[in-house]
Amino acid sequence: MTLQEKIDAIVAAAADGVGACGELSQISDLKVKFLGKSGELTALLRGMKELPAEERPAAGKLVNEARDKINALIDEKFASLQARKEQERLKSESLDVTLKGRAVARGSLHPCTLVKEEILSIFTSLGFSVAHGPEVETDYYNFRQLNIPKDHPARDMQDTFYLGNDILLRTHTSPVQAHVMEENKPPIRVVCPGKVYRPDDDATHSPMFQQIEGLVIDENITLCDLKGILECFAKELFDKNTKVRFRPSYFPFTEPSVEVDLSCSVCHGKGCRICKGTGWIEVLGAGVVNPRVLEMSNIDPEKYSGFAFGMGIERIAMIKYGIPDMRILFENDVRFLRRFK
Ligand code: 2NM
Repeated sequence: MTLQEKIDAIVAAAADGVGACGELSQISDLKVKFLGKSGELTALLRGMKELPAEERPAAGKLVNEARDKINALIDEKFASLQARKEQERLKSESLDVTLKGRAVARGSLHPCTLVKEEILSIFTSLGFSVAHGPEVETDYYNFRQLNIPKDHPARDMQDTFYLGNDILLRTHTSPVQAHVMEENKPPIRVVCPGKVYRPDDDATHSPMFQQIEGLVIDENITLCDLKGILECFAKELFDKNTKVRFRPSYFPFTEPSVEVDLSCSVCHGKGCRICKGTGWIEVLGAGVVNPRVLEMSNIDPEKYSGFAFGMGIERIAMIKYGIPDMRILFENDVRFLRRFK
C-alpha cells in the first residue's frame, strides 16, 4: 500500500467514526483514536524516520493535510452536536407565556397596628411628638419616679413581672415619659406607644398588651386643656358627635385623676350591647400630673403644670371593630385578620 492509500484509509475510517458519532461525550474518544499518541496517523509520522530524507517533506505534508482534515471533521461534528443539544435545552425550558399567573398573597396590618397608627397620627397632627423606650425597666422609672414608692398600695393595682431585684417588665409606658421629662425642658408634648406587661389573663386582659400614653407640660396647663385635647381626639377617632365625660378616679401620678368615658359610637348614647346599656364607654385614664412627679423629674412645679393620659390599644380596637374577646387579637387566625385588608 502506498502512503497515500494508507492515509486515505485512515481518513475514510475517521469519516465513518465521525458519521457514527451521536453523542458529545464520544468526541474526545474520536480525537484520541484518530489523532492521539497511539493513533494510526501518529504511527505514520513516526515511520517517516525510515524514509529517505528527500521523500520526507512531501510525506509529512500528506500526513499534516490528513490530520487537518480529520480535525475539521471532528470540529464540525462537535459544533453540530452542540447546536442540537442547545436546541433540546431551549425546547425543554420553553415557557407558555399564555398561562395565567399566580396571584401573590399580600399581607395586611394587624387591627391593633391600624388603631395605633390612627391614634398616633391624630396626636402628631395636634403637635405631639412620638417617643419610645425600653420594655425592660428599673423599679425606679416604672414606679418611684412616678410617685409610686415601694409598699404603695397602687403596686397591687399593677401586678408586676419582676426579672430581678429592681428590674422588671414595664407595667405601663409612663416610664418612657419619665425619661422624656428628665431629658427635656418644657414645653413637652409627647405620646408614647408600646407593649406593656401585667400578669392578668382573661377575656378582657392579656399578659402583654399595648398602650399609648400622652403627656403635655407647659405653663398654665389645666384639666380644661386635657378635656379639649381628648374631645378633639375622640371626635377624630370615632365620629364628630362623640361626647367626653370625666368621672373622678385615682392614680398616684396624677392629681386630680379621672376616668374618661366616650359616648357610645354604636348607639350614640341610647344604650346597646357594646356600652352595656349605659350609653358610655370607659376608654382612658387621665389627670393633672402630680407636682411630686414634676419635682422628681427636675421640673419646677411652681412654674409648670401638665396633664397626662393613658389608653389600651387592644381595648380601643375591640370597641372600634366590635370584637367581644381580646384573645382573638392574639390568636393570629388569618380568617379574622383578613377582615382588616
Ligand atoms: C394613665 C392615667 C393617668 C400618666 C401619667 C404619666 C406621667 F409620666 F406623667 F406621670 N404618664 N402617664 C397617666 C396618667 C397614665 O393611664 C391610664
